[in-house]
Amino acid sequence: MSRAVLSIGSNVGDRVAHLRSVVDALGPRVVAVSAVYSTAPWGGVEQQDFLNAVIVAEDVAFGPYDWLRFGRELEAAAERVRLERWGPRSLDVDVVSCDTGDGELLSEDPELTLPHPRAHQRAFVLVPWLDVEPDAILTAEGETRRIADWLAGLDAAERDGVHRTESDLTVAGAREHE
Ligand code: PH2
Ligand code: MG
Ligand code: MG
Repeated sequence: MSRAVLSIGSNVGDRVAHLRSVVDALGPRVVAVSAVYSTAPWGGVEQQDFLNAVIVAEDVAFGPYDWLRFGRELEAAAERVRLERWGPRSLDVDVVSCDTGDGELLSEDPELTLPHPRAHQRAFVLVPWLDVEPDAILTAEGETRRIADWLAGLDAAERDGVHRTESDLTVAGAREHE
């Protein structure tokens, strides 16, 4: 059993559709989906703004590497374009944190480092994550803090680059039951 916090992002093509493809593929595994945020590019590469969101998902049969594989399959299905590190991409699915029942899993495997080693520096992860898990904690640089505290420690400019949009990743599914 595991519960994962997934950060999803897109800045190429139909960005909302790319993000929605993750929610659709997760289906009943979805526990919560944040709002969609328009975010200034992080990492120094000049490029289009991203749309980002955070999803909490749970599966009794999944371990951490299953979330990684699942994310990669969805990136491939979105015909992921990735020209350079921290550069433009059609879909990025990152496992930010994973809990297999004993709290936050810590792993230094370079294939899947947990928690995500840069999540605490990224308002585009922390702001949507706060939507869905306001009390979440995150370990980084040897310290375990509430995500609200990591966010408060970032430069105001970093936080100011993150804007909530009207897009709703769950709307397509909800409409089917109207
Ligand atoms: N992803 C990156 C690099 N920079 N910036 C924002 N705002 N959002 C992202 O998802 C993002 C980024 C590479 O994974
Ligand atoms: Mg990423
Ligand atoms: Mg990635």
